[in-house]
Amino acid sequence: MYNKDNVFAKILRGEIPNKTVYSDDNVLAFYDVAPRAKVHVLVIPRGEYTDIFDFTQNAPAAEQTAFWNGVRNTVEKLGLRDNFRTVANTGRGAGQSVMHFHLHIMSDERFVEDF
Ligand code: DGP
Repeated sequence: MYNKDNVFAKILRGEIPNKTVYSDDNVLAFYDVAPRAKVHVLVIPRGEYTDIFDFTQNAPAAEQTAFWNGVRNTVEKLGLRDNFRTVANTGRGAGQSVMHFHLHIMSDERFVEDF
């Protein structure tokens, strides 16, 4: 059951400030307040889904496509290209502390063009 009082719902409503990386009609991406990598960004759908299964089972296909396009746009904006990890903690036992589906994007190195 989705709780509209969760911190990411408040961020989406503009009640809590965030450092936005990317934003469109379906997606918001912003820096994690407690980074665990040099680059640590969270990508969230604007729709109300508690976790990855709620999202993949209940979000319309167009919304899911828009989410993954948002992830790609975020990664490109960050200049990470293919040097990043994604994590979707699912369930409190696995460390999910905010019950609004979110994908962690983490990287310790930006892509170097002439490596
Ligand atoms: P998880 O543990 O997977 O549910 O990740 C939740 C993340 O959200 C955690 O890394 C810290 C981050 N976080 C919690 N509150 C805020 C906030 O108010 N602003 C931002 N930017 N990040 C937050």
